[in-house]
Amino acid sequence: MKNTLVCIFLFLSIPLFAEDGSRLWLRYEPLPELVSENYQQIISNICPAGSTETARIIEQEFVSAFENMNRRNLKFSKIITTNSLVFEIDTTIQSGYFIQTKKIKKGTYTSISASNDIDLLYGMYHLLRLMQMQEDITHLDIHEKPVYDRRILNHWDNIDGSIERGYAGRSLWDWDDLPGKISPRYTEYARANASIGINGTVLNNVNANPLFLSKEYVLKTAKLADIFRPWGIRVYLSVNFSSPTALGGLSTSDPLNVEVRQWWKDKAKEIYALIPDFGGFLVKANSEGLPGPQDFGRTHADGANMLAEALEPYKGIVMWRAFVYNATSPDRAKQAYEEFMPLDGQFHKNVIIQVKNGPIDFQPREPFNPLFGAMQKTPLMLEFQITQEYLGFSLQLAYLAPLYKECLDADTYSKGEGSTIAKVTDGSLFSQAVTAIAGVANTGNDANWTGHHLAQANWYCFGRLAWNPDLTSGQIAGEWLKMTFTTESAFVEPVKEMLLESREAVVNYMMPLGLAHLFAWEHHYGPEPWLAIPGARPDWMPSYYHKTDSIGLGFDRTVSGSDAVSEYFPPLSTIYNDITTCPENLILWFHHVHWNYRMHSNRTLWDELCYKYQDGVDAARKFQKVWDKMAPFMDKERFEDVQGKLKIQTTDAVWWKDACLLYFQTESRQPIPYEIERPVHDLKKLKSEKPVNPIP
Ligand code: GCV
Repeated sequence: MKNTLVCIFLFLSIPLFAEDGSRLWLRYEPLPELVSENYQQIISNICPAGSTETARIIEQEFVSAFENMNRRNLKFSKIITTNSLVFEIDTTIQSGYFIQTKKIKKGTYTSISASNDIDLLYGMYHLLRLMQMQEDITHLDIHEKPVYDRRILNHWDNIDGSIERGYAGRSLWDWDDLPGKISPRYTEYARANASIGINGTVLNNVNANPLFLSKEYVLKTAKLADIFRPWGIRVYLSVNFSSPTALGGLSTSDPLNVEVRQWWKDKAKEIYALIPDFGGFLVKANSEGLPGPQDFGRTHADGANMLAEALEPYKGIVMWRAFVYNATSPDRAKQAYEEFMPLDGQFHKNVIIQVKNGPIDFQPREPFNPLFGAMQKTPLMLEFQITQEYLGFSLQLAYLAPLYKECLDADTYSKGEGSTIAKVTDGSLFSQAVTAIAGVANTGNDANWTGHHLAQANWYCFGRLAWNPDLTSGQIAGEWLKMTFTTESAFVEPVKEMLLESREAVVNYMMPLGLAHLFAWEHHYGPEPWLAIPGARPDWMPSYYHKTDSIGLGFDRTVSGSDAVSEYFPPLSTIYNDITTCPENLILWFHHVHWNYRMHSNRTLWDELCYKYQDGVDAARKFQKVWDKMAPFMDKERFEDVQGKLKIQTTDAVWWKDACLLYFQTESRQPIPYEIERPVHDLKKLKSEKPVNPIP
């Protein structure tokens, strides 16, 4: 009875006014009376944080958050007293911040200390996070420091305001209005990133328009840099390799040409005069039709080093992407390794190679890219995709921390057991002058930033893992849910479970057992496994990837196939090469498997495939049921919006299952097991209709 009353009281006390999601995880809702009373006893005044702009931000953010959560004004005090919150600059601290409960004559005070104000800002957000989650802050002794130096969002935003693979509206950057007119969202964006430790942003698409390097656009970029600076965020630009020709009017962009080299040096000088802390360049070269050094018979190293030299005087870096493949390659998964391995050790020290997590392209599941661990004399950084190009856009729930963790925790065995990708890229295994990690942003100008309310969790978890890859997916989901919705465990526990299962559900209903790239090739939303357009690039066609035939399914990458397995260190190369030891969730990535091959479940491959697709559909249905019970915990707007999206997800999960099973059945020529739902689609009809892009 008592519990019921408490519950009713709690429900009544939940503000059920409309929310559009724009406040993200920084809502600072009023806390329950008891919790609040306790916090007010621990913190009753705040000592000024210094005289910088960042110090002002720290004070304002903390005071306003504290007042919202506790409905009590917080006084400023010039001296430290019992129950002060103090921000202390301590130059002996090497990295990160401390949050400590310290003794003073008759009591204690809370201290946040760091060697600079940006780390104090991070410490302040940590304390606010604890309070939002209603954690005990009586005796604090925390030391946190980031694992990667540069924690960067990559925006694939175009000059015209569109976003390549963006599903949350148009670009946040209003290039036409900049630098004169400033959107309040610029500061909100910086604030959200700072709260999770992100400290860099590449503003424009890697398919870069040379105009971004024009004086006019550098001035616009400089304005954004000014706004982001007090939040600890540096700006970077993607550059088009042929800018010297396209923008500078030179007759060549050959990286060994003296005038070209001078052009880049002059450009760097011009940029740094306006943006002294400019981060550097991100480059996509000789990939998907973009220009690059190979156009002039030069190597990636020649190209990257030319840019590195131009940026070096200013401590800028070059992030050179390893996302390369060409139409004639018999196995696209091998190509980055083939092009980059011979160049290991040839890059300048301010170059870092940016490598997508998998060897193909952000598929729902891929093995890790074998360059990790292999390139030991060149710094490497991970590129994750936060925007869900291949995982249902902003229409489907796919919490990506498990995908990121799967990669970060993967053992490359490059220096024996325990050589995880996190360790390969954080500088602890191979010394790296620069450490960094990037995520392709899922933000846009939609009110809720990410299109799907629950996709905010992917922005959040990228930032948290970039700070500390050892955090678990569950920990991060818990934090995010508590801050974004409510700390009620009747909400947090089931929804956390749902988030944690969601990526695997998408894998199962789209591409289980290591299948990849079965997408509608124009937009990557729905299934089109049958697609084979005569004359089109073969490596853009699903048939290139699944290789189905009457014998079986899957891409033979064993030593007797494309031999991609040999790009991995032993024992992984042997494990992947042997069908009996290859993890089943990657079996069709590495093997062409006979339809009647016995899987661990003792089912045949064909039956197992059917069950996996069904598992995915069942999970999507389960998510709907879980969410349906969550109405009491939030505003109607967010509840109904997510409810609507989960409905779309289930419908589209059935579409995926039917399309793939009906198509593969034409080769397996076996019946769908009777426990599996009968398809509601007709293959002929599916094949005759172009899958519609739901977010054009
Ligand atoms: C920005 C995939 C995407 C492209 C993207 C490319 C890349 O091919 O479909 O939209 O281009 O990856 O990462 O460069």
